[in-house]
Amino acid sequence: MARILITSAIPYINGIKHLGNLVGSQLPADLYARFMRARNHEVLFLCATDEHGTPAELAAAKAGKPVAEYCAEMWQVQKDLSDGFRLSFDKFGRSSSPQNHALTQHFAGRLADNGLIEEVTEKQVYSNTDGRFLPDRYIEGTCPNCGYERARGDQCENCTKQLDPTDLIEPRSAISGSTDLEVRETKHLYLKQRSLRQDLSDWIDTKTDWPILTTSIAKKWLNDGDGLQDRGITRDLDWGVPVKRGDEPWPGMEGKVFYVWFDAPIEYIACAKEWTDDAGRPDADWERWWRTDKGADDVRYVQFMGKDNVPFHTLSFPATIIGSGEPWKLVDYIKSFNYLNYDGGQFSTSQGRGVFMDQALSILPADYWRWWLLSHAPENSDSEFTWENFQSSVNKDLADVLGNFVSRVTKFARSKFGETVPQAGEFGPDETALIETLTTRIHAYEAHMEAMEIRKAAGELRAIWVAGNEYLQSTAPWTAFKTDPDRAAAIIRLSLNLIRLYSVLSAPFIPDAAARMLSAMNTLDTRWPDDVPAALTALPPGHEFSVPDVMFQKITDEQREDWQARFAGIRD
Ligand code: B3M
Ligand code: ZN
Repeated sequence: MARILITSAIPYINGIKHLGNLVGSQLPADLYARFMRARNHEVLFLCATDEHGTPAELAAAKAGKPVAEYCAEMWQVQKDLSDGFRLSFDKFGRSSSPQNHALTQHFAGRLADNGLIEEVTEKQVYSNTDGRFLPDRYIEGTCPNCGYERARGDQCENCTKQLDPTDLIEPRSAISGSTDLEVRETKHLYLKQRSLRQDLSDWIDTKTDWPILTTSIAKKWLNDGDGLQDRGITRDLDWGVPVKRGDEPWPGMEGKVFYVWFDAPIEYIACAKEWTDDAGRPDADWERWWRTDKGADDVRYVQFMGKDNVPFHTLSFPATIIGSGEPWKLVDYIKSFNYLNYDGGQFSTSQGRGVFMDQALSILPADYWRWWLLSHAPENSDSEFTWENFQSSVNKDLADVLGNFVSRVTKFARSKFGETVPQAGEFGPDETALIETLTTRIHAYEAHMEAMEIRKAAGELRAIWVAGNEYLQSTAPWTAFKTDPDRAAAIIRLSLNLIRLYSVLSAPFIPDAAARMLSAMNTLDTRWPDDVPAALTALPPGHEFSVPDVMFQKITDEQREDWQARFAGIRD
């Protein structure tokens, strides 16, 4: 049994996330966490809301609420939606928690003690119209690297380059649109990332198994001349973690807060403390996941995120950890994703384009979305959501293949043998062949899941469902029953057991449907099929079962057209 720490990028608090956000971090992380738990590993799966910085302030201002109140409300909204999508976090924390405040200040103190913080008097953009500095997302303009016109002051969404507000060409205020801007002096703390360049480079060189998407982005910013710059880690904002040096005040930095990208990844750690504090458990219980001097050296730590988050996780956060000189756990594997597009364009939170998590759950159960999103995860390139593709995947894979198998088997069984697993009949060559196919495919499925090859895993799972249908088609128990009822009984005994096996294998992808299958099979036995012949006798003759309601409703053309029209526009 291994110990696996899993974190998903923590979503910004500024509103409900769209399906592109979901498939780029939280959902695949959940798939992996569920699979690893099913294999009996000890898993700690953490996520939280990212509550600081300009995204939070801007959204609260738009909603006309004090930022603390806005964040508390939106945390609950996001928590309810993540429950709705069955995201199985052990803790869904908040980056504004006291635990994160303390830990962020602690890291800053350690970095300062180690000579890695510099106080810099720098020039920042000040808006005369707005009467304030415009850090990060308070300012927009053209990216100097790629020419994208809606780049923000902290990062270009288009080319992932990390930016400073003064880098932008033709800058404008994101609050008022004003271009009446000037540059004023202000003092900030800088993390001397450049002096950690060699350590980071050596560390990344050891990660030979990382996906190309992850290492190529990391190396690009590490090696591209001006790639790894010293970064300002404080801001002239009201909302955030107050700048302190550990527990001590930081002279000259009064009224300033840490930069959101400094404290957000530290929340991965603080979240574990929120988790044990909630339960009144001792610090040792979370430290065994995070401190290599306290048991975390045998933890495997895996992070999930979209490609725009990669530079912060391969360079900035490791710089904080390494620079602290303390034995914190560094990430072992980063699974990153490309973008999911929406019906011929991009999903966009700022423009309200696409399907958002609340809207998705209002029209269909979570499993339908989970299946489509995961089986079309944007792993090797960007992928696209279209309503046609969604309809056809759901109808074919879920309704025609899996749902139909469950329905045919249980209904036929009930009508011919009653609601118990039939006893008669022996297994023959058809069963041997099926077991052989299943064994091979289940091994492939396990290997893809372990490697986080999500589309391949989905493809294998689908093939496992198809194998059951083909078995049923070729053995045709409804025909066999007329001449040899014992033979039909044997086929049905195996098929009912196959429903339990499908439930176990499918649960990471479609947990609700899996639970319904298990409950129809009247069992709590979720043992993984390490031994397929044994797994196919888990439900013994005489075991009672019931016929479940329709597993998956097909999406009609009318529904598809209706939704397509409804979600074509821009959400307000
Ligand atoms: N909140 C960006 C995002 O949601 C950011 C991730 C933080 S991970 C520490 O894409
Ligand atoms: Zn750019």
